[in-house]
Amino acid sequence: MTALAKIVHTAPEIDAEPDLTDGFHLVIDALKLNGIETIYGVPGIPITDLGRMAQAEGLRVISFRHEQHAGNAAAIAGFLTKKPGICLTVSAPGFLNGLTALANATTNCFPMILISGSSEREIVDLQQGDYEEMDQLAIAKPLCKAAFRVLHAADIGIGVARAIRAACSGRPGGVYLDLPAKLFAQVMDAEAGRNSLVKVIDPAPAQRPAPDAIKRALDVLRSARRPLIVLGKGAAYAQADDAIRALVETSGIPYVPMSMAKGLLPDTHPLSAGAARSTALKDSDVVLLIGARLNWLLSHGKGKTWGEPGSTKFIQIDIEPREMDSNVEIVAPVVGDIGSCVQALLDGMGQGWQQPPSDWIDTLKAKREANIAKMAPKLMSNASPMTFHAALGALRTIVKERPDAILVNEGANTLDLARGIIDMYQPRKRLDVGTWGIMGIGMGFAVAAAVETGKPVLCVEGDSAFGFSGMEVETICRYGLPVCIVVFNNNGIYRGTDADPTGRDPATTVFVKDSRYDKMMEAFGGDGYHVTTPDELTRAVNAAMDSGRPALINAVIDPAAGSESGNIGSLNPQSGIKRKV
Ligand code: ADP
Ligand code: TPW
Ligand code: MG
Repeated sequence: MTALAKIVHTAPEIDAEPDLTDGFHLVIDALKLNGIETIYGVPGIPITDLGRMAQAEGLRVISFRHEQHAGNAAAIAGFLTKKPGICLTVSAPGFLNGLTALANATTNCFPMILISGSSEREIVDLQQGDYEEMDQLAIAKPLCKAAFRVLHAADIGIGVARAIRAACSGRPGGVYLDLPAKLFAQVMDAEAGRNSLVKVIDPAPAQRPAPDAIKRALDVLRSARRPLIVLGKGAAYAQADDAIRALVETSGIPYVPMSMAKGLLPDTHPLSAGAARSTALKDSDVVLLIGARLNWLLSHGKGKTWGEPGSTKFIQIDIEPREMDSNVEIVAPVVGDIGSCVQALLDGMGQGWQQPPSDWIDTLKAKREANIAKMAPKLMSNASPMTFHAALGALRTIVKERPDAILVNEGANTLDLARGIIDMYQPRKRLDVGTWGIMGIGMGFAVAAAVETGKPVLCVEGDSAFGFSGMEVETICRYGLPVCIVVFNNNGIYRGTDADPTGRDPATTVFVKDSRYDKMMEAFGGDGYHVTTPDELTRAVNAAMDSGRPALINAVIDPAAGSESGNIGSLNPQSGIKRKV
C-alpha cells in the first residue's frame, strides 16, 4: 500500500478525502514540470514505488540490469538532448554502481542527475549499521559537479530545480541528488506541495562573449597563414550546427573533428581535414578550438603532434573560463556559449574576410586524398577471417547509406579504426568512449540513443568492450529497441593470440575462443547472426536494420590483426628492467 493510500484509509474521521501529496509524487511532479520524460534506473528499496508511480504518471521508466548502464544511458541522453538525463538507483551498492557513470558524465561535460535513495540519516551518521548504510552524499561530492540532499518533502521542488540548473548551466556535468527513504513517505498538503515546485527558467542561459575577446580572436585568425578549426564534442553538444557550418564555410578554414564531433559537418566536406589530421595539427599556425579541451586527446597542445614549441597559436571557445591556459597559453580566450561565440565571430568577419592561402588548403587536400587512397585497398579485402579494415569497410558503406543511424562505438582497435574509417554525415550520430576511453558505455548508450531519438542504432563493439555491458541485450529485447550490435570477435583484448608463459591459465587478454555472442541475443528473443566475410556482414547488418528488431552479429575478426591498445599503445608504461614477459 502506498503512503498516500494508507493515509486515506486510516483517517476515516476526515469527511472529505484530504487533498494530500507525498515525497514520491513530489519528485515525479517536479521532474515532469521540468520537461523530464524518461528515467533510467534499477528498482529496489527505497525507490521501487517511485519507478512504479512514475510509470503510472506517464514518465517512461527504463529498467536496466545494472546501474552503470542506466547511468550511461542517462548521461548520453543528456548529451543528445541538452536536458539532464535522470538515473535512479537504490542505496549504497546501487548508488556506487551508478557513480562510475556519474563521474564519467562529469568528465565528459554531459548533463546528468543521479537520483539515489539512501538510508536514514540518523543511523548513517551514528554508523549504527542501517540497511545499505553509506554516507552517499560525501562519497558523490568529489566525483561530480554538485551534490544535494533533500530532507523535507517541501524542499523537493527546490532540490530538483537546483540539480537541473547545476547539471545544465555553464560547463554541463553530473549532479548527485540524495533522497533518504523517509522523504518519499512524507505527506503534505497537495496545494502547498504544488506551490513548492519550481520550473527552472532558462536552465542554460546564453553566455555572450565580450566584444573585445571576439576582436582579439579575429585579429589572430586574420594573421594566420595556416589556420585550423578543431571541433570537439562541446560543439556537438551545443546544437549550434548551422552557425558552425557557416563559420567553417565563410572563413574557408579547414577543420578537424574530434571523435564525437564527427558529422557536425559531413566527413566528406571539402574543408574536412580529418583524413589529414596529423599534418593539419603539426603544420597549422593558428588553431581555433571550439568545444574541445587541449587534454591528452590533443597531446596537451604540445610535443611532436604539434609544430615547434611556440609555433602554434591557440584561440579557444569554451564556456568554462578556467579551461583557458590549462595546458598551453591561449592567446585569444573566448568565453561563452558556443552558439553565441560562433555567431559573434561570423558577424565580426563581415564582408571583407580573406580566406586562408590556397597552398595550405591544397596541402591538406593532397594529404587527405593520399591517405584515403592508401586506405582504400585495405577496406576491400575479402580475406577470411576478416581484418578490422575489411569489416569496417563494409560498415562504412552501411553508415553512408543510413546516415541518420546512431553509431555507438567502443573497444581498442575496434574503436580507433572505426573512428578513422567510418565517415559520419550528421551531427551527434557518433557516441563513443569519450574523454576517459571508458569501456562499458555500449549498451547504455544504445538504449538511450534509441529511446531519446527514435532512430536506428548501430553498435560497433570490441568483444571485450561488449562484455562490460552485454547483459543489457535483455533490456534491448525487453523494450524492443531497434539496436543492431556488431561484435568484432577477435577472441580477446587487442588480440586473441596471447598465451600464459607458464601454460597454466589463459593469457590475461584472451577469451574463450570462437565464442558465439549472437546466441546471447537469441536467448532473449532477438536475432542472432554469425558472419565471417564482409559480404555476409553487409547482408546481416542490412537485414537487421531493415527489420528494426534487436540483433547481434558475431563478426569473426582475425585474432592476430589488432595492435596493443589500438593506436594509444605508447601510453602503456614500459618495464624498466629487461625481463621477457
Ligand atoms: P573532445 O573530447 O571532443 O575534444 P572535450 O570534452 O574535451 O571535447 O571538450 C568539450 C568542451 O566543451 C568542454 O571544455 C566544455 O566546457 C565545452 N562546452 C560544452 N558545452 C558548451 C557550450 N554550450 N558552449 C561552450 N562550451 C561548451
Ligand atoms: C572501464 C582498458 C581499454 S580497451 C579494452 C580494455 C579492457 C578492451 C579492448 O578489447 P576489445 O577491442 O574491446 O575486444 P579490440 O578490437 O582491440 O580487440 N576498463 C575500463 N575501461 C578501460 N578503458 C579498460 C578497462 C581497456
Ligand atoms: Mg577484441
